[in-house]
Amino acid sequence: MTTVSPREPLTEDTRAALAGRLHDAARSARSVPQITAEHPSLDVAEAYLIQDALWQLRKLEGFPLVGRKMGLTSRAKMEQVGVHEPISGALTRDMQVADGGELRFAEHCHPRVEPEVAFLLGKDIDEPLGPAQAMTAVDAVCCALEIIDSRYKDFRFTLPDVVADNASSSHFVLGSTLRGPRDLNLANLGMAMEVNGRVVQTGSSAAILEHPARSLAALTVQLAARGLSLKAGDVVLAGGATAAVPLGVGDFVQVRVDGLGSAGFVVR
Ligand code: OOG
Ligand code: MG
Repeated sequence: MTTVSPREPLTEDTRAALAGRLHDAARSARSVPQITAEHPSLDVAEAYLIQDALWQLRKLEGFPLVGRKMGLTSRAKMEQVGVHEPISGALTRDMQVADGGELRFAEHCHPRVEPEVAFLLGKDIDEPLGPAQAMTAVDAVCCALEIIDSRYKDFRFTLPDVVADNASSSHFVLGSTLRGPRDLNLANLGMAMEVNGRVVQTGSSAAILEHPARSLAALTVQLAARGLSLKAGDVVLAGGATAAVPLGVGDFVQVRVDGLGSAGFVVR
């Protein structure tokens, strides 16, 4: 008779070692095998604990948390990576690139870029909220580009893998046009992303869970379930509206969003 052994949770030491491995992979720009290859029973809750340990390592380096990102909030993104559930990640200060700034290709494994919208919070949120309620904490909205860079080989992962890897987050650029959340209708803003002057993706904010406010609301639910909260001043990226595009040295990337101006960066 075969017995099924009970699932062994990872110890805190193992989680810390895995966070260290992902941290080193990001800092050395060398991809690593998926965690689930070694720990097939890794679950999403444990993966978020690894993610928490990962941003604590960045904090120890002197880079505090500046916000959160939502990921896999559009059909195009889910299909691209084969993971079909919205996830969240942490944003630390070292991840922000100034509008018009530079990204160093050599510091990445296989970077990709995607068009997003971002919220800047004026109030703390420490409870699960619906979209309309969550929007009352938003001070401003802007366009954004997110540079993602999975630390896993070939940009391939399962849901727990990508959660542990801080939802593939690498860098982000915020547009300098800030609009009040009630100054424009966020439900259907046209978005275009250009690389070297050529449009490579077009989409709409409607692709982000049908309305980006729903992404913010989903984040409040996920964080509250983990005993975490959002703070006044935090940046929240709502998630890519289109599939992400691979970057190369010399690329000049720009996003334009209806009513929100543009944001861009150069890859060196
Ligand atoms: C996961 C991160 C997804 C988004 O906006 O959907 C994400 C990935 O695609 O590697 O940032
Ligand atoms: Mg993203």
